[in-house]
Amino acid sequence: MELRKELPEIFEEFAEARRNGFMLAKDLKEKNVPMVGTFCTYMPQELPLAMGAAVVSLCATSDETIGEAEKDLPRNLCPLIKSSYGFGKTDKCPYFYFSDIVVGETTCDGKKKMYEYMGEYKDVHVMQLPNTQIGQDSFNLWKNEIIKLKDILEEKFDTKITEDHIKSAINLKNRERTALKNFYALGKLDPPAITGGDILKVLYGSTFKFDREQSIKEVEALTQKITEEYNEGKVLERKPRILITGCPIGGVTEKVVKAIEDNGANVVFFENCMGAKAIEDLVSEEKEDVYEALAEKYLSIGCSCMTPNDNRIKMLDRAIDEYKVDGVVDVILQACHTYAIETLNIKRFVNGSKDIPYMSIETDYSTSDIGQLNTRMAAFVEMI
Ligand code: BJ8
Repeated sequence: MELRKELPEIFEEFAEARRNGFMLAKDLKEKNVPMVGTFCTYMPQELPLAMGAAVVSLCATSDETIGEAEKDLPRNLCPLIKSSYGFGKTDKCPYFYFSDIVVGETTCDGKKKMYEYMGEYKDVHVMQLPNTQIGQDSFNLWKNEIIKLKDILEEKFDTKITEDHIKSAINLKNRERTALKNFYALGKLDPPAITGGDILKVLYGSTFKFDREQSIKEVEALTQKITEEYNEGKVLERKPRILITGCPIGGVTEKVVKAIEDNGANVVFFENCMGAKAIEDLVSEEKEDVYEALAEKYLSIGCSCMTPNDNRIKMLDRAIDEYKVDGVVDVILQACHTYAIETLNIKRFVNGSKDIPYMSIETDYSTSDIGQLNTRMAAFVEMI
């Protein structure tokens, strides 16, 4: 067995995918391919894909435009919301600029109120997401909202989205999810095959690949290559195994992953929206009613905007066992009330039912807390 020193260059390619995608997005626009921007995992991507549109995640991950956003929005607001609004307002995000329509949802209060202002400079459609996953009324509401989104896309782009098109898009997204699931399942290996930082690069980068068939092939090839090398004995050093949960991370908030891994642990699983929350469950391809199949998958996403949010606990329960997790880090973006309030529930579950250490950290899009993050992570890893 030899300790792995070099990682495949393709990780860097995935890390650069967001930037490399700018030119691709421009090319698509020149070819008149519609572009649909999204801010949330609840958005059923299958619908825009079914009409041949490109779908792009617009959640901003740096503090570059927060100052501009704070001219319109309160300072004491989640950085994800302020930064996303700021990139839209200043036209500094090419993906936002090229998006013909932005689809939002009534998730947290901050986001849904921000969309009212965003609608002043962009075509924004907000889907009415129920606050609970319980009961037929919630299900019907979400199913109807999905059908309404289809109608809105058809009208805006003067096209017809057939059920056969949606079925093909469901199949494509399921294959994409399966490829990514198989990739992040490498995190189950003990000792690990790759770092959490590299898992995140692939998960984040894959959201900016517009040729989805090609992206599936790349992820499958990467998984195969790492598995083969692992079987030949190339492994990473065994360290305490960490699961990350909470608010979405990526971009500047990768500082949390770095702080964990620089201080003696490996991140083996990402439960949050850049990871399993968005990917783990497939859409049923058996159901005749495609809208029902979509509603079932998307409404079951375990976000803290739901009350109660049992599906987050169910996912954590499974992942902690399957990934042999030694400790859980809950990442809360500043002023995110729903995730902040839910920390108590997650702590009780992790410390109580699973009997492993838990830590919640609150952070923002600045780099000023890196020293503090390092100190806290070093102490956390030491107590595992
Ligand atoms: S499904 S996690 S992407 S809502 S961090 S903006 S909740 S104040 S991002 Fe999210 Fe959809 Fe849920 Fe996922 Fe509000 Fe909290 Fe900010 Fe958040």
